[in-house]
Amino acid sequence: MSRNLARKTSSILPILVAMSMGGCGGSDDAASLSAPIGAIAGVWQITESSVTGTCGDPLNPPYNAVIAQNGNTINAVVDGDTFLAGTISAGAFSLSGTNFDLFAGATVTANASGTVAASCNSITGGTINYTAAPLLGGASCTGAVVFTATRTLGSGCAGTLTQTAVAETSAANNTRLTAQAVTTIPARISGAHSSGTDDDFYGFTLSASTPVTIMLTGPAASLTSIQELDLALYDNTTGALIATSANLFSNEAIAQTLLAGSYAVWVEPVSITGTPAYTLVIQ
Ligand SMILES: [Ca+2]
Ligand SMILES: [Ca+2]
Ligand SMILES: [Ca+2]
Repeated sequence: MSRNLARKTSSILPILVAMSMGGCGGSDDAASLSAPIGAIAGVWQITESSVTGTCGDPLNPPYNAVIAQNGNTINAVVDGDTFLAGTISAGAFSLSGTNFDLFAGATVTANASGTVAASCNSITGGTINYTAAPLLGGASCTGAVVFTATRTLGSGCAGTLTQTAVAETSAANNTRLTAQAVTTIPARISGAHSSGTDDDFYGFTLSASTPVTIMLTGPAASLTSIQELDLALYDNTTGALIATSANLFSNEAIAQTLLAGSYAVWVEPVSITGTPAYTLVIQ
């Protein structure tokens, strides 16, 4: 087992919560879900309490998970690059995802679950179960992680739970100064890269200091299809680069408190196959 695989598989565990087909009633029909406990978007610090299984993963030091939320639907980028999707219902959440991880040499499938406290600021009973299948064949391994989490960006359950759908309106949003204006936050932007040089910029304005979560969900890669996107955030008044998210994959997240001002997000097609679509959340 490579050290990378051990690190990657272990890092996946934290965010997944109780996917348990039985534990949450087994329904993935959003219309049947109870109301979510509240707004939980932001950054969560994951602390593992135990790791077991056949993958040989160590107990990792704490790491972050960024969460975006649209009603009962939640998405997470864990430890900078592992993407999970799921739901939250009355505080109970479940997430799952399959990540093609060329870096680790494996396809990792993970389920996670847990309970968000009434404060919306902590998670108890976190569990992650995962399977890592080597890309080049051979035996898979499995593992299980138990974790707790505390919220380090965002606080309390208040906040807008619905993301407004926005479409990329023109491919000519190629620079910070020609960014497509996104006027309603939270927003869920549907865009695409029309070529490998189609830079896409989206601008937004804050009237007060705000904890902001920006999450990019891009196309899945495979052994024959490279899909690599990166994300950057600029102050659109000064042009200063504020933050980047640049892992080896197409799912990225930036989350931090921003002062009142104008900002621009760059969705960069680092290396793509075809003209893939992506989703960018700003909330
Ligand atoms: Ca463009
Ligand atoms: Ca575009
Ligand atoms: Ca990337």
